Amino acid sequence: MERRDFLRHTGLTLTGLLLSPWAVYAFPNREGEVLIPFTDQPSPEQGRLDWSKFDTFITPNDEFFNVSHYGKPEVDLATWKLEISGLVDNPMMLTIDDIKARPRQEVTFTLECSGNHGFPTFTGAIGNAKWAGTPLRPILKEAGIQEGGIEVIFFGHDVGEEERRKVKMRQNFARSMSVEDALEDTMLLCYEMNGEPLPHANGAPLRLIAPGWYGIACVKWLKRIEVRDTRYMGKFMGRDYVTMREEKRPDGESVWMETSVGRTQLKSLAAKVTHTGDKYRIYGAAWGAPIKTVEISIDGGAWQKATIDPEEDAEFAWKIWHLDWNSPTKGEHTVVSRAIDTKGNIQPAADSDYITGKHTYWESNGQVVRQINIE
Ligand SMILES: Nc1nc2c(c(=O)[nH]1)N[C@H]1C(S)=C(S)[C@@H](COP(=O)(O)O)O[C@H]1N2
Ligand SMILES: [Mo]
Repeated sequence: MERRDFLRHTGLTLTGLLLSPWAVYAFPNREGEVLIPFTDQPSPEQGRLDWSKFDTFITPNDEFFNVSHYGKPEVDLATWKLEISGLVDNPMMLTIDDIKARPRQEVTFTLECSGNHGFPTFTGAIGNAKWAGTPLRPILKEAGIQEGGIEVIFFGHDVGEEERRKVKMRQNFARSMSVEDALEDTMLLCYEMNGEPLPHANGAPLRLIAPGWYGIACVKWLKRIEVRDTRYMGKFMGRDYVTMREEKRPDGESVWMETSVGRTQLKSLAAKVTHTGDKYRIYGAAWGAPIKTVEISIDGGAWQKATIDPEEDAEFAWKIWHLDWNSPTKGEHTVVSRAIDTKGNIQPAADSDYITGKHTYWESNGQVVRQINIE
């Protein structure tokens, strides 16, 4: 079996096996198809997803992007333990064997860096993997969060020096969540990625996987999980990864919202265009919310509905879509996609108030217009 077929089939449940013979999948690609590169993206982004080679539902581990703010810390497995502490009745120190002995849970989740802003040179900080580990909720329940505990902080092993108001602080990478959010039953303490041990670059021995949240929430190289009675405002909660958005009220008043990056937002992208002879096809992905439809506009024309791949176990995974582009004329064209979620929300246009009112690049879920030249 080809690697991509293997990856697809290992992701299938029984219903998937029953459905798949009749389903129309975009991938694997058509025999002999030739890529027509987008002219607005001259070269692939180093260390990130190369959309021009996009042809699998699962992103292989060696093609998965990496973001680390304080380098990649060496963690000694022999002495590594996860500490659960703070406002809990039963503090814990868990070894990796303790964690692996607990019930296993899997999720296919598309992890996107909230800094993946969609400008032509930065679209590839995203990947889709099947993550496995043990759910966080039962551990927090066993630890017993005390009354007054409102915040759960996830500390990584990576350390950096920060300066603020002339105070130098050597600190571990950390992100937090409300107790309510941390108790969502999809939160995973993850040690396995696509059937392989979690790679070091992706946070081995253990990371948080927070399905439905931007990548920043998924703290790698976990060291300590601590419950507190105040909101945590560390660098990656309260300064970086803070979206600044100017919202206009109906009465004309401008309200500046500064919000910590949180849950993913509805988004899609045209990944590539190929042809076999005179048969042209546009491929892409949509994610960030439960996707209902994806529509494509060529040269600013009417929105056309794309065909979406039926995938199983995909509540938190991207959808793969394709659209046949019938007899494009020679010359320059634009291709743009928009995703529509199950509640009817439409991915905003790049020139919408929602996107133009945002003055930071995080959480950029605007429509991405691609340029292409058909020869
Ligand atoms: N400990 C730690 N965890 C971290 C980070 C980090 O710098 N240190 N970066 C975060 C960010 S910004 C992203 S987008 C994801 C990237 O995950 P990946 O490297 O597995 O793709 O990890 C998150 N978890
Ligand atoms: Mo990120």
